[in-house]
Amino acid sequence: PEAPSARPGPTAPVLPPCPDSPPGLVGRLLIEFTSSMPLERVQRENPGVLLGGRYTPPDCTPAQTVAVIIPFRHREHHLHYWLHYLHPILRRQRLRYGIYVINQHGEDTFNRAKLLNVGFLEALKEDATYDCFIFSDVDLVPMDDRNLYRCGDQPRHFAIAMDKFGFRLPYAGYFGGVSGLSKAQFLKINGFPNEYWGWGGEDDDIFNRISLTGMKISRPDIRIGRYRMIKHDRDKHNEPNPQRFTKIQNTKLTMKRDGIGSVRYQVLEVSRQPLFTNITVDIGRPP
Ligand code: BGN
Repeated sequence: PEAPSARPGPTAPVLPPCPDSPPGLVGRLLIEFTSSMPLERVQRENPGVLLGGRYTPPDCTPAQTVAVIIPFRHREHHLHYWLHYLHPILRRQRLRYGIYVINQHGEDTFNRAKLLNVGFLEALKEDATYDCFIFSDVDLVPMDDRNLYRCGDQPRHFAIAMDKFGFRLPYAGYFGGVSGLSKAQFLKINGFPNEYWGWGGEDDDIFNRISLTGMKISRPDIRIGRYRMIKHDRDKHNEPNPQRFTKIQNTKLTMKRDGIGSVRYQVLEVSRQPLFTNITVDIGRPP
């Protein structure tokens, strides 16, 4: 006679570790931004996602806990597409994750890197077990689910082949769009700069920080790191920053005093939505 099968006991069963290559990935994906994307639909299609945009695989224990940080202002439509495409991808990748939208309050000049610093600290306040941080622009959707949103032994650049750059890296030191650092890697570079107001340069400063601390950027295969960017007009209050050319020359001097150790801000609201956590923050304005 067969041994009696295990019955669900009073304690939850210990799940096996999630496999290194998740089964059930589909590879290349069709990504388009034509039909409208109501949040109710995205919610209906992602019933496994918990309040605040949290998810844990039902069948295995992931090695990492991933916080996805999205700097944001006035891009609701983009966010809906992003959530529609990314939740199923991250689920297939068997990630334990949470989604944090960091919304810059007011209409002063946008500051992407400072918002990312805020996201790092606020995600850790919600859950101290986050050990991997993926920093993603709201308008970038991966075209291949083999581009795994997790951290490794070096900082990772994910968005290496964007449609707007002809599916190529625009220059060797490009680190923009979507990137990932472990908690230790992020702290090693003193986080990101807080003093880049407006468009451009902050990603190059982050690249410099990584190089200056002796780390090397890791990237996926060019055929896998493909992205669609949602087309949009230039944002208001995010004009190209004229100081960026000189600022990126001085990372070595500025990174010690400007970073995660010096970020000042005020959280105005934390709201747990069904598909993401929305954190509205006052980050001040350029001096
Ligand atoms: C670079 C920008 C990056 C931007 C890429 C891609 C600067 C610094 C002065 C050279 N860097 O030129 O921030 O991500 O283009 O658009 O402007």
